[in-house]
Amino acid sequence: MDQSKSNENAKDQQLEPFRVDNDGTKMTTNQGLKVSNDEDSLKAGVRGPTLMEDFHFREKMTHFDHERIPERVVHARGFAAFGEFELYESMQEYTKAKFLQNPHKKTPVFVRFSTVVGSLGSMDTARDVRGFATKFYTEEGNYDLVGNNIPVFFIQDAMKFPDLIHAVKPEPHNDMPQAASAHDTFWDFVANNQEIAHMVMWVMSDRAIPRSFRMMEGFGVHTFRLINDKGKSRFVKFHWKPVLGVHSLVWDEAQIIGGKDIDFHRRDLWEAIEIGDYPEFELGVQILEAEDEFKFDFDILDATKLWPEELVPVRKIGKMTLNRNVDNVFAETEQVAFHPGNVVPGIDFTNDPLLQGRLFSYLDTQLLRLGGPNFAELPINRPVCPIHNNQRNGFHRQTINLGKVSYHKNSLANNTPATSTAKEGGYVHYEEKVEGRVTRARSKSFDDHFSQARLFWNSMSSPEKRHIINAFSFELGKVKSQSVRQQVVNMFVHVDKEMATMIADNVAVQRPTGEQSKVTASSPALSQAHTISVPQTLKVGVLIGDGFDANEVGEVLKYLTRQGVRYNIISDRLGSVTSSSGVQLTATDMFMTTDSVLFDSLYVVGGKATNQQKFNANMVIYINEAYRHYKPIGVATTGLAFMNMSNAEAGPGIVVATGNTQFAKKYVEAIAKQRFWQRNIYPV
Ligand code: HDE
Repeated sequence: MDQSKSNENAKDQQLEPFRVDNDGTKMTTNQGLKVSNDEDSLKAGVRGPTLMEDFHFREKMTHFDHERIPERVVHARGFAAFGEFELYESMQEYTKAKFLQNPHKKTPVFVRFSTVVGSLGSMDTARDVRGFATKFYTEEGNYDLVGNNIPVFFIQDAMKFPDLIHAVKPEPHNDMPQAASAHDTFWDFVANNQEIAHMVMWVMSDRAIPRSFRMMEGFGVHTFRLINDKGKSRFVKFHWKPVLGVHSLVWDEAQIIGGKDIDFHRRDLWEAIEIGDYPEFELGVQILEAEDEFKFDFDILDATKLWPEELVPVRKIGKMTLNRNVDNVFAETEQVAFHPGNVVPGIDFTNDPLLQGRLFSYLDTQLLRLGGPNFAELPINRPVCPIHNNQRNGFHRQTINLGKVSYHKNSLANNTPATSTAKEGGYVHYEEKVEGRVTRARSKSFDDHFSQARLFWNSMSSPEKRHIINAFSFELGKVKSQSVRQQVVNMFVHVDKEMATMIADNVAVQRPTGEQSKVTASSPALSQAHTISVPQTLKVGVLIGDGFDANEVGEVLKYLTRQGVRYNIISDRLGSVTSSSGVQLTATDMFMTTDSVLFDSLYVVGGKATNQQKFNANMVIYINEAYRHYKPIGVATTGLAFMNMSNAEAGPGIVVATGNTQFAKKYVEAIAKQRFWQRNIYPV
């Protein structure tokens, strides 16, 4: 497919003149000089020293020496895609933002997903928060919704961000562990900064190991403001809801994937877009009237708190579809510069002290990372509307400003570029009344750290609770300091006594004596047990050898495709596998190059192979792994023998074809469910 044609929009058109295709061209230097030899440096004699005058060598090598830029201090590892946001209904009553006025209006977007802690080359499946940053290229300038896949944050005040990140990054004396919070300094920070309690519950939950970027929620986290054309302000929280539902990996699987395919999430996103399974997210808003600011038992300016959806419903106002992969990861994904301060008229900030600090940090970090003040001119960062101001010069300036006036106010250019009134689209900050004494203090209304942590715990299903206890036990199990382990257990007793006691027993510290929070409420929306479950885009590994039943297998594969399920054919070698009647399928993977953890389900067909013993052993390894990761397994008639060799027991999620006229349908239903926790493979 010609991608540039598939997404004709203002941003795409703007990018087009910057694209360069070297295919079929002659090589030149950066000065445009045709190159005659690109393999040998210029020497005094074939065995002699390289000459200073070799401008081609110098240019090529110098450019190479300078290819790297600093990675992001957080969210270094990420992957991005282009798409469009389409509005469902006018939001005119609430905001004057132009991209939120007309139903069906489409706005080009660029979205970068990321992990937080790991370096640029770290694994995708680390236990971590995921960044979910969206740049809307609106007619009024860029609007950036720089969110995460978890609705709350670790800390309440931006002042503490450097401490949090120092604690969670690899420890400075030995630079270990990479992309992991399971170490002493992080948990020491946790125990000594208890505002983190709610966020840690989320990070220990399945939310921190998503199955796919396509299957996680996004949250703006902070409370923002929507301002309408009458100047009325309301509070808002932003949500992205994945059309495919919210799904996760299991921890053991996530760790194996980290080795088998470090690029698991970026590959998943890339491949889905390449084959037309475009990821979709609905934009939701929770809107709160200004007069309801103090209606809750938490402070809406506190980023460690969410607004339970049961109290403030999420209204879905539009849908984002990601439909084009980037052309060049460095030029686009790496150089994109997000900033929560990039807003448009109709969207404004609140006094959330975490947000206020972010409004400084992002611009500051881009100056270093992108090497100067002109990064907004990089193609990926350019707004699609005209830019006019008196900012000039600096490293890598590309705009050629005409005329001699570069100051405001002036008469020589009729006082242009001119400012705009609010009516003309000028950004006017909301005139919030602010009163107070200068102080370095935290509001008392930010003091309750455990009620929502407990609300989250109360909302979990029993498998989810089990996973949380296992995650705490894993992480604290890696903490060397017994004192830190004890402090953490003593802290989390305030969330749930039974949970903390079980963790204490696992990590060899005293059972905690404190009391748990009295909160009994729960919020069903927080549990993944209630999410959407559909088979579309899930991936099946078809384990197959020669001699399969072409009729039976062919029908099943056709049905999978009709239901939007994707499959890969896996055998002991690449190339053809032949059925008993001579029909051929092509194996695109072999046991050696892929792994059970890379699929949502296995379809066990089996068959014959030159080295039958080895084939059987591989089949068993794959089946056992899928089984212990609670995955659905479809068993063809010829596959039963292989199931019998494995540890898998008949039961939930094992769908057998023999004597089952409904096999394909039942199997797809099982695929949609993704996990069969009833197997209870890891007793707590
Ligand atoms: Fe960020 N954050 N952050 N953050 N953040 C950055 O900006 C920062 C916070 C988020 O894909 C940095 O360009 C501070 C919350 C995402 O390019 C930096 C504080 C949320 C991304 C920075 C926070 C986020 C970043 C690093 C506390 C969710 C990746 C590189 C006051 C609502 C964007 C960069 C991308 C990146 C600072 C807290 C989301 C250093 C100081 C809360 C998704 O500026």
